[in-house]
Amino acid sequence: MGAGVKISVPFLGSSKELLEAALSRGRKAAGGVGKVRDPLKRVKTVEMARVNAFHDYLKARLKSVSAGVPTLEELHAFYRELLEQTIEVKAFKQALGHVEKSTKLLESFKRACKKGIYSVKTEKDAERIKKSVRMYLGRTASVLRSLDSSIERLESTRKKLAELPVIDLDAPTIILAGYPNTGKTTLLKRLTGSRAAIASYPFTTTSIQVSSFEWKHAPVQVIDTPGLLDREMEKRNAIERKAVAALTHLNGLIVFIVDPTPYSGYELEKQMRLLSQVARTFSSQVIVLINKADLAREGDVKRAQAALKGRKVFVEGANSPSTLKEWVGNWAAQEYRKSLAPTSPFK
Ligand SMILES: Nc1nc2c(ncn2[C@@H]2O[C@H](COP(=O)(O)OP(=O)(O)O)[C@@H](O)[C@H]2O)c(=O)[nH]1
Ligand SMILES: [Mg+2]
Repeated sequence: MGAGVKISVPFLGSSKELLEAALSRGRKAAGGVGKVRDPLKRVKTVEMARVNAFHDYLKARLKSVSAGVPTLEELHAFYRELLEQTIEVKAFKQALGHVEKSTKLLESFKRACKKGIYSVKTEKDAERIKKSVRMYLGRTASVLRSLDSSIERLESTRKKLAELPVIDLDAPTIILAGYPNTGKTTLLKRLTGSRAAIASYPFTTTSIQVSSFEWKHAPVQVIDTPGLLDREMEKRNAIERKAVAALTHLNGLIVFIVDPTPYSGYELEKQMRLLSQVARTFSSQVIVLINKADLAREGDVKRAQAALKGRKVFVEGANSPSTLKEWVGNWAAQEYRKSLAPTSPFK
């Protein structure tokens, strides 16, 4: 199964580390300069080699930061929603801008230094060359030091981005919903096999679990969302609402699980209210599983069926052969084929 969009901010290191690495590149380059007869020319060549290597190294490191970050506009809507609630976008953009501005500043320092070096025309003034290089290194170092807080911000963003769920954005996705204890986690395992690895991703205040199975050669992703789609909308905070919003961007099919028995502790009416909230939140199709058929009394199931009239409903227990699995599998396989089919220019 393909991975989701990979987002990363390369690790920049502290200004101290950057500076040390750059100085070492400079020393190496200066030491590597071959024979130059003319003493003045020799000093110039050595110092220019130092400055160039020092500068090129820093420039590449700083550039790689912005190159490693996608703009929000480039991202799939699912990740954009997540990102906006996972990091402080404004501070992040400011930090990136700071790095870019500093890169330009370093460029101008280098030009000034080069000018200083080449302005020296006689050997007795050679000392001025070294002085101008020292000044250049000092100015650069102080710009780098001022970058530390921005570097820290980028690094903390990098860590958060690395924790974002890797979700296959193209795979048809079964999203499980329903009150706690109705059997969502059990169903996830039943659908994807007990041996399937369930990856758990930190996601807002809670986490989501993603697992998958294959049906008629199509990947089917199953997402369990503890704490998100198992309670009423009013009880969700702004962050959780964003997370729910992110889920609506997936090519999803909602499986809403109803527990008809008195054991989960949520009355049928309460479960029906959550169901209509979830159905309103998603534009995708919603199907219902009346679960724990093995445990439920006949009257419980009948009552649930009556309340669910007009919806696509399955009645199953943990051990029954799953017609639900076949149905969602076929849905996914069909969606998958649709996504592979070339789009016709003729509508
Ligand atoms: N008898 C029976 N118990 C079930 C069934 N599905 C789940 N359970 C049990 O119900 C409890 C809650 O299940 P869980 O999957 O953790 O629910 P979740 O909170 O919605 O994820 C667990 O003790 C399960 O073993 C079922 O179909 N039949
Ligand atoms: Mg669970």
